[in-house]
Amino acid sequence: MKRYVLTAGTKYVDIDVLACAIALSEILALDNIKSSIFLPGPFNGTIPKKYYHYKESFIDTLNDADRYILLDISDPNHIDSKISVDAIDFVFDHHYGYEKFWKDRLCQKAIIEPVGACATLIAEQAIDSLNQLSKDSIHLLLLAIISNTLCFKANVTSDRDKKIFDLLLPLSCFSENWIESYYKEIENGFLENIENNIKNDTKIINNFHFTQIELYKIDNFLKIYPLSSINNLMNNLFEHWVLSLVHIEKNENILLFSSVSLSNLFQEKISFIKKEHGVFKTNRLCLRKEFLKYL
Ligand SMILES: [Mn+2]
Repeated sequence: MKRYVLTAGTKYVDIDVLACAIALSEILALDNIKSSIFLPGPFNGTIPKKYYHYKESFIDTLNDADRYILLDISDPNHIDSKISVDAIDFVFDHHYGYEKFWKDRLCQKAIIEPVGACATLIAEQAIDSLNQLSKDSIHLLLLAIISNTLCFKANVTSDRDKKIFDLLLPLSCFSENWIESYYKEIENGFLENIENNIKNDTKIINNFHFTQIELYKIDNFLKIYPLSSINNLMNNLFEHWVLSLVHIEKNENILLFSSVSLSNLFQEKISFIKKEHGVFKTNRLCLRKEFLKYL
């Protein structure tokens, strides 16, 4: 029997991917459409531990007759090699670069749009029935929107993210400080196994590794890892690297580089990077995928 398999990139699963997969499987079920979730990558540090049990419900084998829905990814090179492009029926994504590739193949079944979170595109599919989603789905969608838009401070934020957020929040059971609590939990988890977490959330761009660490408040992190020690840690992991510490509360990024040629490259291409007391900073929050647009 034909089934839909919800899947994403193979490298890792972040909060946006998990939110999209859990919520979309529920949305499809509302229409009596069966689906399974295939997410072979490890969960990265953006997912709170209480959602780890969802892994147990994921499938790990694929059938020849499976049809696929891509979530939070549209680069065909990052899909599991067992999945053929011809078996993909829908794409939901908010990354740049492969819009035309998919629109040519799938027309309106390729929903690739510049919103802050892919979770927003999924929630829009059920905009009149959001109240029928489980509390976990509601919470995951909210966390994904907050995480992907850096609390609506990132440039990628759109009014569509805010609209969905405003519809979802009253349906949640979150307590008052949920955003700060989320980031605190993420930070603690990140620090527990920092080397692995960095490896799981690093993208290879051209000839360097690009790591992003998101922190609501930065003080605790810098107490444990002063910039000099984080420099050593990165040098042990990668040869050529860029580290972006996203400091949400202060609305800036701190950037560290493995070499002068990389810091020069960033400074040449990105006008809002300034050097302050020997430290490279941005004067507004910037996500990794935004930096890439400038390079
Ligand atoms: Mn995303």
